[in-house]
Amino acid sequence: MINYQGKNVVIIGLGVTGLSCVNYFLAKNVIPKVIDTREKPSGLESLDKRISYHLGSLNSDWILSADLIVVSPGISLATTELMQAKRLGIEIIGDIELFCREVNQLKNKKIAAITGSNGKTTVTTLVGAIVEAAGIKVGVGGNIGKPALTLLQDDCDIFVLELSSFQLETTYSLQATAATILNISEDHMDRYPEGIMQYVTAKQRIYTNAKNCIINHDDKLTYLLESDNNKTIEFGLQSGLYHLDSSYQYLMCDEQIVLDTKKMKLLGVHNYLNALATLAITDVLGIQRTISLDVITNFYGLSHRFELVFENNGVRWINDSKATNVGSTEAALRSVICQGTLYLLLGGDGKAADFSPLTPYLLKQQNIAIYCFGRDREQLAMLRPEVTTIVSTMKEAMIEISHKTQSGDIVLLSPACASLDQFKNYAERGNIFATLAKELG
Ligand code: N04
Repeated sequence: MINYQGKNVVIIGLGVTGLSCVNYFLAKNVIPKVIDTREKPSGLESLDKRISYHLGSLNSDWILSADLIVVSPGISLATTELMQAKRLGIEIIGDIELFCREVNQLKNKKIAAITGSNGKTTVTTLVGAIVEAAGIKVGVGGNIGKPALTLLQDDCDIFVLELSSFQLETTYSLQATAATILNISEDHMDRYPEGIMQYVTAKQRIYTNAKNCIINHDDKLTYLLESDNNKTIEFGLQSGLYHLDSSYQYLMCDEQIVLDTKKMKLLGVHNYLNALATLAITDVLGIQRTISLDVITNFYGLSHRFELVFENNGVRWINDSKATNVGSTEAALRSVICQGTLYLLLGGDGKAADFSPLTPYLLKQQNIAIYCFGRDREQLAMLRPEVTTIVSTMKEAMIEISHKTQSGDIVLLSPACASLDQFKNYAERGNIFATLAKELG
């Protein structure tokens, strides 16, 4: 369906993304209904007065009588009501699908689509900044920043989208110029009861109808299920068109040195890989190399992403609140260099993850003190119990730690969990960490 006139449209899930869908339909003179399972969803205050809404549960009558359901990434497609709707043949899509259908009707538009368990916001931000630096009108959004539909308001030539697995599940019409799965490690297992392959299958949808697929040579889960060498571009540690030299000091392309990583502000091999993926994408988009390399060199990184937020008396407080899964905390532990004691804050909602891949990193650090807080603290504490303290909150942990720190120590919040059990989101968790660090440190 592409002409929505006269159709019974139901939007499930409000928030900024739900609102962007509402406003999209209103602009087409279609008045949708809105459902949100939360009692007080964000965005309600901005909802157009003409809209009927139902809060606190899914409204089966509305769902089963709809012609089209636009579902938020926050709602599982495995919900009984949505399964029923699907069986009745009711079309179920997401906001990214609405966006793609619009873009496909315009001429000369390009989409760079980026997913992965780790690094997608860094790569999306870098690609967006590079396209902008090249003087091309660019819209950056999706799973970060602006909802995709709001990017249509400016006449952009290139769209750079970060896409989550949940967004990809409800997307059918994406035709990316460049599509990448940066890497895959376990995440969101609470939403993928069939296991990691269900999560991989959702992410793999990003490659459907893509012109160029940018894959990670070292991560087979990022490979195209049906390999098409004509449209595959590889990046990787040692292999792939885009790779690192044997000492991990240079970004290489086609056996030529393109950048000395010592010039980069971003640290860690995972970030060199993010830079390679970025370069692969901006090369496909036809951006001049010098512009790409200049932006990559001068990028200082994102807030809440391994961010040094306070340093006093030789103690460094690092906010890596964006580490909401195990793979992300692994990357932090692999790149952290600590002379003194590493105080590691782990905790929150593990989303049914297996935390055991962290154990080798926790054993490798000779001087480590682990503090576990939040919903999954007991389970996290089992990783290395002899050096672990269990507390209720992050604040409690930070107060205890602040009495013990000495010059050379690092306090690292890289919790390997979602924050939603105790915070609004990872950003709030990171901001509270930074504020407390400055107070206590
Ligand atoms: O910030 C953190 O700490 C972690 C965030 C994670 O671990 O990645 N987020 C999610 O798992 C997540 C977030 C999964 C899917 C979607 C989102 C985006 C947007 C709109 C509505 C949204 C959630 C909703 C929720 S809608 C409804 N009922 C952590 C809901 C809805 O509960 O967030 O009807």
